[in-house]
Amino acid sequence: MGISKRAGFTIVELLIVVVVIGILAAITIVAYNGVTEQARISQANSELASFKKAMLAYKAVYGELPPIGDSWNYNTDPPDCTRLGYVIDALSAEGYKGLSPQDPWGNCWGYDDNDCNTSSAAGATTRIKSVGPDSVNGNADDISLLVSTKEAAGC
Ligand SMILES: [Ca+2]
Ligand SMILES: [Ca+2]
Repeated sequence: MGISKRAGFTIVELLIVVVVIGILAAITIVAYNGVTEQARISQANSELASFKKAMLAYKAVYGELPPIGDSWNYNTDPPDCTRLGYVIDALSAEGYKGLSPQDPWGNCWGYDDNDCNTSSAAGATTRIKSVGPDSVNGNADDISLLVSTKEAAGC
């Protein structure tokens, strides 16, 4: 066997190298996606907590959760960006700037304000939520945060 025959890779060797690189790349991409998805979920929880803090501070001043005189159900799919905008405007006017209108997946936050809803019973909950990584409302990956529970006296 001459030196010239061993100087380069054979096609089979090259194919094996390409396949191995491809497998490593696929493993890396899957791992990276898992990390970034966890980071987005953490970000969503953090932003929901910021909303809750601002909403409760607003209620301490105005006696109800924002916006004044409005209660609505967030169980639309996707959530209602226009109405969420009223909440963000109300909170922004109170000095709570920088609340993102969208969750880390680009969907508006959902908001179910039962705080002063006359048709809701005592114990009804008010929640803010992200529809989660799958961008579909009402399933297991939704991220929901309890803001308040309606008291018997109401508003
Ligand atoms: Ca309200
Ligand atoms: Ca979902």
